[in-house]
Amino acid sequence: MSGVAGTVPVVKKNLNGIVGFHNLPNQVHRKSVKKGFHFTIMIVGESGLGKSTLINTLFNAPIAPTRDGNAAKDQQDSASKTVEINSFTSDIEENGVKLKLTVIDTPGFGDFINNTEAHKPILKSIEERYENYLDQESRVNRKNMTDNRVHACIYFIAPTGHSLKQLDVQFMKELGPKVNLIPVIAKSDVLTEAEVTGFKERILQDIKANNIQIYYPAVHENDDPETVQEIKEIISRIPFAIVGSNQTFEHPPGSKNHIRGRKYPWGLIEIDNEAHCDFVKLRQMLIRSHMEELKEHTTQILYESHRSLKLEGAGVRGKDAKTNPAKFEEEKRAHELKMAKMEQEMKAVFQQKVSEKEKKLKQSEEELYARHKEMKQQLEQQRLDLEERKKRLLGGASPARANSNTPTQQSQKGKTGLFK
Ligand SMILES: Nc1nc2c(ncn2[C@@H]2O[C@H](COP(=O)(O)OP(=O)(O)OP(=O)(O)O)[C@@H](O)[C@H]2O)c(=O)[nH]1
Ligand SMILES: [Mg+2]
Repeated sequence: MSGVAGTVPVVKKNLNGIVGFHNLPNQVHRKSVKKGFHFTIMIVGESGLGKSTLINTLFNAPIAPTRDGNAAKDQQDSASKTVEINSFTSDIEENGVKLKLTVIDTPGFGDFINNTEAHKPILKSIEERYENYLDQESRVNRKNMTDNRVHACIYFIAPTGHSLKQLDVQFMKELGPKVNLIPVIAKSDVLTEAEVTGFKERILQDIKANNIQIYYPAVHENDDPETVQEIKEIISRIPFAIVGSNQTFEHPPGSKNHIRGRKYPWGLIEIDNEAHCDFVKLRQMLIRSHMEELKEHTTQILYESHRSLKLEGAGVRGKDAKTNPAKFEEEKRAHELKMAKMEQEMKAVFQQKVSEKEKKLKQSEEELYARHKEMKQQLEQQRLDLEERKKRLLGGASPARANSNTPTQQSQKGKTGLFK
């Protein structure tokens, strides 16, 4: 090998003509548009903070049951508190681009005296989705893989105006390394502008002091100044102060212009007005500007670390066996189960291939037999025809003596007559 060990010399060449690879971005674009996009958001937070309402605000349709009963007609009966993890999927199309948006609603926590276990089902759901993907990756047939991993997790913070609660700190600390955590201040319409600003500062301080990992959109080297400005604006709004609503109002009253908002005796709070709340900025980051980055970060960093921890867990058994025999046994069993499952899958594929081959062989054997039978029949028919002809010829040659001779004599004489 030439050059410094471990480095590959890069030769830069000026092309004499256009080769055509400037068209590569268009190829990627065409392929992505054809395939469509899939994005999954999870909504987490204390009970009654407007999580289900935000889902309806995001989709602009009453799909998730909420406490004020603003849900789809067939869900009116259960319209209340969310009691289990529900997911809502919608196929959206804009200018020929298809997006499958899934939003996962989770039951609110914080209703009990002891809430220390509240986060477990939510973390379990996130991990199960990773496990499901890992399982699909280790299959023999990896066609048609479905990606149900959570790409963004919106965490609702109660609008107390103070700082983060202990429960929030604990939960966010656990969620941070697993998902793209996006903190939001719920029902920010109950706080004044100055209160929101102060609250945001204290939340960010708490996040830093407790080493909580949250998602910040990245600024890239080759971003144009306009994009950089946009990203900076988004970052300046974190944690997003949001307001959700299922209702629209005429604005100004009496006009045909309907806007989404919450009506108070002193005025209307507009959801889609950036001066009133950060909902538009949150939606812009989630869907318009950073969806791909959120997905990439999930796949390359968060899922990858889950995956390597899992695989490492299976690999460093020797060490574990001495320090934690119970864990070692559990992992050993899980690994064995997985291997058995893979073996079964491989056996099934092998069996399928063998039976396909057998079926084909049997079919060709049957075909051969049928042909053989047909040929035999043809030959038999020919033989009978010849016999018939022979009889007819013999009968025609000596009809007068036919009666006085035995059949043997008759045929011998016939034969002589025939070859004369
Ligand atoms: N003031 C105010 N109220 C809101 C807002 N969003 C929702 N609400 C109201 O808060 C109540 C609870 O809303 P939900 O969306 O059911 O809350 P949730 O977080 O899903 O509740 P759980 O499912 O019990 O956890 C309803 O009466 C909503 O109308 C908001 O932005 N501001
Ligand atoms: Mg709910």
